[in-house]
Amino acid sequence: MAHPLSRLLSRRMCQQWTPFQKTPGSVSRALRSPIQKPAGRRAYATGPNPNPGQNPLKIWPFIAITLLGTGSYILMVRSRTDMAPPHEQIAAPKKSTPTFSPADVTVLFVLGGPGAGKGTQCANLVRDYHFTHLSAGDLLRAEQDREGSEFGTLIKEYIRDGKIVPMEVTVQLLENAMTETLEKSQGGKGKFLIDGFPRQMDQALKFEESVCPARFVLFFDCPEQEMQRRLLDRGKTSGRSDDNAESIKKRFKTFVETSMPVVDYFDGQGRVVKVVATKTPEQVYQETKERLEAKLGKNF
Ligand code: UP5
Ligand code: MG
Repeated sequence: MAHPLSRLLSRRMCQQWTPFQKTPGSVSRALRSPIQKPAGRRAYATGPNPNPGQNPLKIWPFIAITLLGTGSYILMVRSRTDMAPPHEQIAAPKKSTPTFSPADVTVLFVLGGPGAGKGTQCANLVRDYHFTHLSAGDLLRAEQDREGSEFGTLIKEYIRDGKIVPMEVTVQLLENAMTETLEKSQGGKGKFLIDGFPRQMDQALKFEESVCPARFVLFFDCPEQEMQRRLLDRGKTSGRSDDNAESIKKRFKTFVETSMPVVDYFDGQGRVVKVVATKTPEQVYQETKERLEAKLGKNF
């Protein structure tokens, strides 16, 4: 039976893998049966006895012990994988090279705390600079609401609790969306703002290794108090399950403990463009444009 993740593996994506991807995808079910059958029949199983002086019956205890041992090992491995939490059973396709080359595709990660203004500023950049905006949160919410999604309940719980959805799901959704966009552009070069991702180190490493290395991180820096004010205000009308005081508190905790290390990691590589996000949206946008121009040139 196909693994649930295969539903996220769009038909187009499978076709599109060929240019950059070297190894066909494998999913967790495949990982569940790594045990190889014992090598072909042993020489002593058939044919003339090479040591006619020895009694062939003497090897039977040895064979019985080997079979018992192998059987126990298989049972142990199976029980371990069955006990693994769902996200550990969802393994993303293993790839040796990224799907997209940075020569063809520009990726900017857009990070900042909850309510820092990532979505607001991305919309401005899309309008003026023809980026494609992919919000990881929006993609997850759409997948959550998609009829028949195997991950709907899981995503719902993670978002409500401000936790980070297992990366395999998010990386796959992003890759599918990028593929779709590039196919529509018919050979055009892609420019993507990946908003609200990566929020955990393993996501960052996985995306850069298997999807596309990013140019840099655009980081909106905003104090918690201001972000809280904005989110509570938005919560009056947004309908978002995580725009309430309890969820916001959890989102802040996850941001500080798990997502800031990602910003620090890229900063350590000189790959962060920081914008102070406390002023009005227009002022923040002005500073964003200036910073991006300084980094990418006038007509980025
Ligand atoms: N606003 C914006 N700028 C303003 C300004 N300068 N002055 C005054 N007001 C300003 O803005 C938020 C509100 O503030 C709006 O009302 C806006 O008008 C106003 P917005 O632009 O929406 O901010 P943004 O940073 O995008 O806030 P958002 O709530 O979207 O951030 P989150 O990062 O929390 O949300 P996201 O959708 O990315 O993720 C939600 C959840 O999805 C996560 O908590 C997590 O559970 C899950 N998730 C994953 O598990 N993995 C992922 O990779 C991504 C998400
Ligand atoms: Mg947003």
